[in-house]
Amino acid sequence: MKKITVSFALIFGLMICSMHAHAITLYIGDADGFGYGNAQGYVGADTRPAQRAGNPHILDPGDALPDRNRDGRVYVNSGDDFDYRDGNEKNNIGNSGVMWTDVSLSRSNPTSPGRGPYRADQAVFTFRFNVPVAGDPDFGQDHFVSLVYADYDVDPMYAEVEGRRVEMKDNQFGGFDGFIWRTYTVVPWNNLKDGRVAVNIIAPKEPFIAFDYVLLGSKALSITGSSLPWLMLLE
Ligand SMILES: [Ca+2]
Ligand SMILES: [Ca+2]
Ligand SMILES: [Ca+2]
Ligand SMILES: [Ca+2]
Repeated sequence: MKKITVSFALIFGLMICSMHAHAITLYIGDADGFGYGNAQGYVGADTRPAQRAGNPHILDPGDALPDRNRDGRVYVNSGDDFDYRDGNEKNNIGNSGVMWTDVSLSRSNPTSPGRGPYRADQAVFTFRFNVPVAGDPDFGQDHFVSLVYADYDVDPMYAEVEGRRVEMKDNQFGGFDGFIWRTYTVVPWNNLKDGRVAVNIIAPKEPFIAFDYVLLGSKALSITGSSLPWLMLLE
């Protein structure tokens, strides 16, 4: 009986610790390759396998968004639309903007959120969280927002994080149509104190874009994969 009492005390102690060890790591959407997973059997607009870099289990930075109908381009009205959102994502559960992930944002996609010809231009992601307090590991620390996207090729497009402009690399940088990459920026501690971080997408002329997820954490999303050394140098 004494043993059990000790165990309860231990568990209670751990619970207190985890409650105090508050750190911000939040995803809007999920890291699942835009819903394609590893995209086995799919090719990019350059006819090479869509899966070519980074984590081999998902489409991630350095990979290609699939040219589904193999017409040599990834574009609006080019047979490349997809919608891999689950019910929660479609219904924007949590009101975070998750409905803008894992779906092609284009007018040729009947299930794309948004209105008009440039759907991505209306995308907004909002993180809401409990602000770390003194003693928490993240207290007083600057954080980072990272955004994984695909097929930016019609200027201008950028993200506004807490009102500040964040540039994004386009398909030309990657060297192929449907290029998947990520952008990131620091979010100063002062901007975290209200428990809210907003990310607005500005893309007034972009007819076809996709987002995998947005991450708020204490580190920026790093680029991995031995096939990308030249891109990593250019960054
Ligand atoms: Ca990959
Ligand atoms: Ca196509
Ligand atoms: Ca595009
Ligand atoms: Ca996703």
